[in-house]
Amino acid sequence: MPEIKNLKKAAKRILKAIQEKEKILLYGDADLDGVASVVIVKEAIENLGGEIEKVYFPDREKEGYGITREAVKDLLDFSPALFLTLDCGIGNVKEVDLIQEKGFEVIILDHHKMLPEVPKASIICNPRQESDSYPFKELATAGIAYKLAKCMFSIAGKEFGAERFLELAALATLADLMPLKEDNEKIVREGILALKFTKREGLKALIELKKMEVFNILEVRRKIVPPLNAAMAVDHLSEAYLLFTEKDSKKAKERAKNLIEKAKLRKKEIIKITEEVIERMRPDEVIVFEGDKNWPLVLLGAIASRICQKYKKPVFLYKKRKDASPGAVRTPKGIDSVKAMENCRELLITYGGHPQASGFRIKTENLEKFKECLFSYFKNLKL
Ligand SMILES: [Mn+2]
Repeated sequence: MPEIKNLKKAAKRILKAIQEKEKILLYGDADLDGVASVVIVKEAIENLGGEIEKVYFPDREKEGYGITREAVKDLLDFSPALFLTLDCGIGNVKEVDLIQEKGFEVIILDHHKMLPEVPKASIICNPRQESDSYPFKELATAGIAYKLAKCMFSIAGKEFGAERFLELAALATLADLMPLKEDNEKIVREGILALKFTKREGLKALIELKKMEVFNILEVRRKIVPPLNAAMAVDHLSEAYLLFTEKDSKKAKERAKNLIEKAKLRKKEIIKITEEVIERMRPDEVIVFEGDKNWPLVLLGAIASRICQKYKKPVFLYKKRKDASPGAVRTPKGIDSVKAMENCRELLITYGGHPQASGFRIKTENLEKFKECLFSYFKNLKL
């Protein structure tokens, strides 16, 4: 069976960096998939005798998605280094050019849909690359990170110990709502079993506090994923990252409690804003396109999901800001949101993601034009 394109190349490059004591930076998205990916790669590298110079999660609310300007500024001092991006998308063409010019070598691990323009990173691992012959395309980034870790251990000739990685890959696969078939089915099944016997203090605490007794997909989705989804990036370290890596059981319990509390508040706010959007919606319109300066950006994906499920229409929600407004998109099965935005890409600063779940950033002055562009695109699709 073919492997994911560049997986072995990435594994070898990282092993070389470990051996030659090069600096290694891990740059992950702050959602659960990004965090799980970072922890998997970090622990794999450490177990193989390497060190991580810096872990960095951009603040989605303040800085946006992917490799951000603020992050580039913060991280320049670490150059030269091997710069791994995990679950950060495949749209950072300019940023990758810029940081490679400054002495970083970039490796991209990602699973989002490829865009017309591909960044000139040293190595790209994404099963959705056209030239990739790996048959299963729907891994979460943490699933790819798990395979990368396994590959590194195998090349290094060291015992792998899959469990501690599988539990994270399983949580990420569930949180990212990846289809639970083929590789993912196996990752989730084995990962949930590993979770039952987890050695991570933070996960132990969550399991105890949420009174998990039965370990199956439904229970993990209901009890474990929401608190992890409520985690935010604080000072460029995600709260979920801190929970996964906490060694002290008391502190781990505090962190778990805090996330459970946050999940409750998050749910309330999602329900409230969902109602607000529904009130503004017009039944005759083919899509939902709404924005507000008071809506928290980090909740827009979850809110758009609810509305999309209920009304079976493409949903575009944005946080209105002075210069540039970021947004989240959800579309019903069979409607490709990335393709829709590709059609209007002259109006956008960035965009990307999955066919059914994606995001964008746009100059605020272009919002009306973008709406018109989308309306005419979807009218022609005849939904
Ligand atoms: Mn992801």
